[in-house]
Amino acid sequence: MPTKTDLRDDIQHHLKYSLGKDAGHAQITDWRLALSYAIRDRIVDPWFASTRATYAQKGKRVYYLSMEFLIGRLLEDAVVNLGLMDEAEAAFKANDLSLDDVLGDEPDAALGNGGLGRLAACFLESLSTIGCPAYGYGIRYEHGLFKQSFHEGRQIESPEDWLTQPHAWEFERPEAAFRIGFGGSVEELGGKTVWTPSEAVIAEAFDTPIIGWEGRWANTLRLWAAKPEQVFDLDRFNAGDYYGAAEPENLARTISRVLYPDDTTDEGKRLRLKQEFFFTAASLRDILRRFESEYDDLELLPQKVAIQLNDTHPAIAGPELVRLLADEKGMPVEKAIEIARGCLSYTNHTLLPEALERWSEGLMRDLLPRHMQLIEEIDAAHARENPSRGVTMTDDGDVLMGPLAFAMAHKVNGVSALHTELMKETVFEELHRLHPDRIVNQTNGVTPRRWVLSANPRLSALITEAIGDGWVDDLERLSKLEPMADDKTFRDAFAAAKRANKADLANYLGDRGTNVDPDAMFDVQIKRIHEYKRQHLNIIETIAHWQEIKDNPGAGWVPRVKIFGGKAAPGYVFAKEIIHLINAVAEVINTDADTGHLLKVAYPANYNVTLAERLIPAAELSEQISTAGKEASGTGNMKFALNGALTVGTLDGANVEIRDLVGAENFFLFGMTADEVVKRREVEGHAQKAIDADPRLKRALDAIRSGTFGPGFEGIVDNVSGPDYFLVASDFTDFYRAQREVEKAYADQDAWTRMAVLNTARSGWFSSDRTIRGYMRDVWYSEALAAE
Ligand code: F58
Repeated sequence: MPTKTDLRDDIQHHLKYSLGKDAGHAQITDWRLALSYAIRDRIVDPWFASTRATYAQKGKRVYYLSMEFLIGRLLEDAVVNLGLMDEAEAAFKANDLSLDDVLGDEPDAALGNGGLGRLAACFLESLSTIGCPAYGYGIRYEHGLFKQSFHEGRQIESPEDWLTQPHAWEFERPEAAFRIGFGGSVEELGGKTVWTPSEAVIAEAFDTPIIGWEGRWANTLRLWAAKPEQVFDLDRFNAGDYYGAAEPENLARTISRVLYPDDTTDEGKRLRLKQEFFFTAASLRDILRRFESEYDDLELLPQKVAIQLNDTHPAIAGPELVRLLADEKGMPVEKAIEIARGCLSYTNHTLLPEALERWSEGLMRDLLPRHMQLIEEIDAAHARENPSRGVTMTDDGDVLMGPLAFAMAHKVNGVSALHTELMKETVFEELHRLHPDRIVNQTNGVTPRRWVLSANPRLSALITEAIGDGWVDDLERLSKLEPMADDKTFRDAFAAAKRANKADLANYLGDRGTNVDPDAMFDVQIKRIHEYKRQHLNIIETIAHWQEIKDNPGAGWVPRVKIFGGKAAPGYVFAKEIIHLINAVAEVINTDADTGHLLKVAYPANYNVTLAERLIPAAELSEQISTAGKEASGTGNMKFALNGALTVGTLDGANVEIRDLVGAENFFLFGMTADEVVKRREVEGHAQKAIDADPRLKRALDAIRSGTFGPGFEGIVDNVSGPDYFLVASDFTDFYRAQREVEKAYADQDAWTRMAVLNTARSGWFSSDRTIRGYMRDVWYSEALAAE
């Protein structure tokens, strides 16, 4: 390990020689970049050693193909994993700077929308911690997820610009570039099928090393940037057409310009399909090139290469791998399908029908003519192998990416136990019957290095003091804390850590205009805004509660701060109305002198990974209130439980497993089950019936309709009292009851802390290390290695 002086010297060295600044004139960003380069230098050797070990031991490599990697900040992760926090702190203290300020200067890499992208980032870190040889493959978006601000309570989107400053972590690889074609025609030439694209772009690689815990192993995140084949049209420029001259470059760069901000609904854009093919095709070429540098028998591919498709976004990998093996390497198509299937596996993250990708056959044929032919061949081969089948890869003029991914994968997994069972019963019912061994479950997890150790240093110190530091890469050791739930001194220390985190958050919220009492209960719902996640159930319950408090302010209420965070897809009108309503309710409630000391609503703008790292350690109540059957897993729910928040939630996604592990008595359950939800929808007028039966709900909805929070919210009331597909009205009464149970429990602070300790102690299973080991065992058949 480098010594203190080493790191300090290296920071000074980079400040001077990499950034050209002297200490007297350096800005915080200069210091941050200097530290980043000094840390990056320390990652390169273990990174090379990991690559050497993989070649030397002929290890199987895992390739994680994902349109999204929501990595957030990288510097702190790297400093923590290299065990250099103290040295870095000392180095900056010597220059009168705080390490926190330096770390806080880094922009978030927001290359993802939500849970799916964040899961990919946790997986990268766990793959390195475990020493599983792996690459993440994705797109180097110039602009990640949009920035959110509020104007008069409404969401405003502006472009995100993480790359305006130098990005210290990546290495550009101009030599690792592939030509990716689109369109054109397919011909039979001399017994060979030849696709001649009509346009093409260059995919150029940028590599970011991802270091695991204690620097034992490092893998690579390889992101592709689109570049034009021809940088500049000189003829057009010389003819005075300056804009036209730059057109080829603009067209090509559009592909990696911006992350699609759609959450669960896909608008079916041509550019999106181009992005999907662009990064999938470049990744597969790279994978084959690496394989062929070591082996000359393509039949070995499934033994040496595992390719995980993160949802169907890279599902074109099936036909593309078949094309590479058949058309370019001369393998018979049926054999190519078998080899490709041996390598590929697919993770499903949603059952929502509108989120299951489909592309029109016309678009597919136009953009990827050879792939459309191969999809038909894959479909025909599947029909031959399964003569009784009804399911097809195409339907009503569309290619169905779910069935295609399923047919081309040797394993298909869901992300929680309930979700996996529902996959078998619903979207993949027939495919599951035909291939009963293909679907497996791999319940999601989160990396404890980021979500406990760095995000919550106070709790981490307490845990380490109590049970040693082995929990950081063996999270199930948290169970050793269980007996300490009965130790008053430990409970007090646990409560003090939470209280200090709450005070930090109260300052943060106060600086942004919402003053909150750090002794009130901190109740948090953070996630994408979506009807199925039911932020509107939460805010309607808040209104009902406020009305009750106003009726009788002296009734001994438990003070609460309701905290919301999350973005809505720019085109999702209803979700944006929910945001507007939450802000409008906040405005009224927060200025109400009768209730101000008892209830506040805070909605800090621009929820992202960094804000999550601030909110989760300070949370006491975790809102996981989706309509049962709709949330595939959730991962925020795991982060909260690990950080000692209690959950109020439905039996949905991984909530089911959380409740099983932490104990029903330490979890506030409410609402219908997935089966009951389906039945309830069949009851005519279910929403109105629920409203008629609950005067509190009626009163809250009436207040919204009559303009208590301003005009323009009739749409939400009409929806909740009319179609109410997500059953807000029908689950309201039980939610209200559960919230009063929460308050009753919170009133006994010591008993609450005991439950909180048990949540932490019993959530160790939710480490993404456990999830990755499950994939290695059941899906990838791969092994961990030690660096040389
Ligand atoms: C999420 N999906 C699930 N999709 O909703 C969540 O339950 C689960 O825990 C998580 O995946 C990880 O398995 C999700 O985040 C997206 O963001 C897609 C982005 C691209 C467009 C469609 C939605």
